[in-house]
Amino acid sequence: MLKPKAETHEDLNPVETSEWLEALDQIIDAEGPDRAKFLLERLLNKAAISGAAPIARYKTPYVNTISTEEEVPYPGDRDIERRIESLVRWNALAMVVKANKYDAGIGGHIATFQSQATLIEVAQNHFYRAKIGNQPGDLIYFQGHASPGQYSRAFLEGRLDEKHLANFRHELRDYPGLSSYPHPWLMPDFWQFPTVSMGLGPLNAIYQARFMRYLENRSLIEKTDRKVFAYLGDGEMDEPESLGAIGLPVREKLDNLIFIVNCNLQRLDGPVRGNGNIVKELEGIFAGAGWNVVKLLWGGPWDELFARDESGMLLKRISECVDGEFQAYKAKGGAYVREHFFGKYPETAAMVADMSDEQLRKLSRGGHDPVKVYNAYLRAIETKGKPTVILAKTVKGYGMGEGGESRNFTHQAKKLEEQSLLYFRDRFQLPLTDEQAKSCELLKPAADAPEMVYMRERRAALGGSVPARNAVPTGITAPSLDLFKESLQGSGDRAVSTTMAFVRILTALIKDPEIGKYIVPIVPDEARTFGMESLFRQVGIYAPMGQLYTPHDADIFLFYKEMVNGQILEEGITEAGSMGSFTAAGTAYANYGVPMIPFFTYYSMFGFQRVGDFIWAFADSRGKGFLMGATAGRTTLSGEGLQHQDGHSLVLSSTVPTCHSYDPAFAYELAIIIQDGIKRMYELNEDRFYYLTICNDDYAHPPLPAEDISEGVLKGIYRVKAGEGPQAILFGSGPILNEAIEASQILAERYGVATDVYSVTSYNELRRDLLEAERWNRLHPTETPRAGYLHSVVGGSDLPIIAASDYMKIVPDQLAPWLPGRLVSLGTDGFGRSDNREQLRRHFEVDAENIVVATLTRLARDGKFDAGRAAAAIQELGLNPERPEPSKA
Ligand SMILES: Cc1ncc(C[n+]2csc(CCOP(=O)(O)OP(=O)(O)O)c2C)c(N)n1
Ligand SMILES: [Mg+2]
Repeated sequence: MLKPKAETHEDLNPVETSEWLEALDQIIDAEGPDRAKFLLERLLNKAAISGAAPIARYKTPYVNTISTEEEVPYPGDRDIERRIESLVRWNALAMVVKANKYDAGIGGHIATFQSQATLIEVAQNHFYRAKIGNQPGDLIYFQGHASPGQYSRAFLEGRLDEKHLANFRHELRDYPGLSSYPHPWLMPDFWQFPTVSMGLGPLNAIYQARFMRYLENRSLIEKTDRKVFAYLGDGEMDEPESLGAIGLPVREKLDNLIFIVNCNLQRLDGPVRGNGNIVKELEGIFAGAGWNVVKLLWGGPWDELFARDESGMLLKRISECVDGEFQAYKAKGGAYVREHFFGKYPETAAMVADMSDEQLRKLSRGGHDPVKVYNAYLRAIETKGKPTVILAKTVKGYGMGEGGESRNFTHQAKKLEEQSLLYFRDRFQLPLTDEQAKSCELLKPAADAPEMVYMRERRAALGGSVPARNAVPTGITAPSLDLFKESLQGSGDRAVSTTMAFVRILTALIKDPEIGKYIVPIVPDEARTFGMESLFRQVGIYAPMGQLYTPHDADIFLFYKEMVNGQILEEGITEAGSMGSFTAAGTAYANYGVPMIPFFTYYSMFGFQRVGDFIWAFADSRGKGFLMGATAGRTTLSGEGLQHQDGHSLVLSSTVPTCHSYDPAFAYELAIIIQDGIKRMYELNEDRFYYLTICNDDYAHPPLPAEDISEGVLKGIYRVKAGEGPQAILFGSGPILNEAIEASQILAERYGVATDVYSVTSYNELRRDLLEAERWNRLHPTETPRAGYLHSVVGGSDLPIIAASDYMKIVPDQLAPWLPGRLVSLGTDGFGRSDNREQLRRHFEVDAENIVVATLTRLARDGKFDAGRAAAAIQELGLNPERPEPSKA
């Protein structure tokens, strides 16, 4: 049996130990820390070879990473900055408390920003750069529920007025209010990044920093030293998305990325790690991944105590405390700290014997000390070759006292007792009378007050105000439809899939001299599945370090080609990460002024249901681009079974207001939709994006019909086949359109029933159009009612409609209210199965035979076809009427 490795080591020879330690001290004193580091590295290497390597440790003592000796002096005017910070704190708090006073339950958060105010204010005065010259400005992901702080500063800077603040969380009033959280959809000139759904901010920030390098390496923007700052909650770090992508910025050396984790030790219900230590835990995780970790734990007043800690007992004491205790120390005040923290050991008790309780209370945390905060940012900005995480220890509800400082209820505190308001006023020395404080009056000094002058000067020196979103019209011209000639010609006898048709369209776009460079193909390790590997060679896979190896397939034409300026983002197996890239690319028009056009192609099953919240945030960000749901359809993707066969992404996509969804059947439909999409998004600058299903079912594609069907394709429906004296109408979508066409033939040939067949490219679009018409009619009772587009197409008759798609029945059922008594929906409700298309379509009852039977039965029920004959048809066509309902199977 292997001998287990000891995890702790008893000191068997203390004399020898101290000799080694002394030797180390001597080297540091005589030759400096770098020489000592070198020797330690050598020792570790030697130890590794000799089997004596210590267990890898990514946790360092629980002290500041930057020692007092390394600190640079603060460059700003501390006194004025303190006054500005106090004003920002007050107005943020007053805005929320007042809003809740007059509209109980409207909500808002006070405590998060109070814990973060120094972190933000130091950066506002010294770091965040708005656009300066060629340097287009930093990108900042603010913590969502700290938004009151951003509004408060914008108020002082004159960007928002009192009425804006009075209408915080009152967005539907006459005077425009302020959104609860950062939402570019709601405040498009202000917010850049929606962050309040925990976990989306950190992942999106990582891919943002990466996309910035992608644009630089492809020479689409200039190389600059602009940064991506992401402010994150320590509780938020529990979301898998928060930590799930932290390897990427290390691999790609993203020193333009800075995470600032606000370690206030609390989340909503209570402590983040009451029984543990969140900073140590995160240090281990980030350092292990290769990040530069800056621990910002203790404020200046601790420096002197640490300097006196000759026994090492203070270090021992802070190292053994769990976060639940640290929280209690801040909640309970100086006397408690003396008794329970310092009092544990005589050595530590003696250290503070001559300090007052008030002095003990004021032993501040790193995140509240501007000098320490400044140095942490500086270290982050100067670090080369890797991302930095600043772990800033703070106090939740800092300054709120009894009203919520470091208390478990702090997160949700929205109202403050008068006592707490007065306490806050005194603590931050705000120039307010008792009455003004109690009524939460906003504070804004005169324009020529020193604070205001200083604040304006600092922001002017840094290029202007942040946050700000500056979306300028992209001004590109969409290519004409002719670019997709191949798709318009049809495939003749050749059977091809819509996926293949899409790849041709994408290839044509990439080659287009005008917009080719803006196309961003994104794929999470499925390019071969989708037949996209031809792009590898054509435009290369983005890899910032190039290709450091000769790929084994270098001798074949379509080899795996990685390039510094590669165009494809081959993300590996991460749909969330791919959404991060899709989001960075789809909002590049606003953040970089470059109209990037992303196409994110993925297994449709792993889109909306897996990364739906990222898609929602993408829409909020006014993102543009194309989500390509490949291998789509419950019965069209044969073989893969229950977890892969998607019959509901079109239901989910319909929930996103700016998402326009289509289920195209033919290559020309796809070409029309993509061409129009580019035009609308990038030429006409509409805030919208697309979800298109594409499939791997091979069949012949007809040429673009002679009559103009573009409007129908785009609005959601057009006729592909007219029957003579039709008795029924068949709707088909995607590959199931072929089943409808075949059903129409069977109906005519075997049962003498003529039908019209329509391709329904988008039930979602048809429904939205109908809803709009209906609303207008509801609000204009005296006027001639408007008809929706659907009615202009099938409103001229009352023929029954049999609608079949590869999606759930609810997709066509969306039209039911406007087709009273006419609609019969066939769809693929239920779990998928592994089998071939024929069997699957029979099982889900969406094949030609089932469409025939649905039509005949419907006509029979209307008295227009013999019921006995309809029953006989069920037998003739080989269907079993007694088999179980597929949705339950
Ligand atoms: C995905 C998601 N789940 C839950 C919430 C609700 N929520 C908002 S803030 C919060 C607690 C945040 O704690 P932390 O990240 O530590 O931030 P702090 O306010 O302490 O800085 C929760 C649970 C959310 N916004 N998003
Ligand atoms: Mg927290």
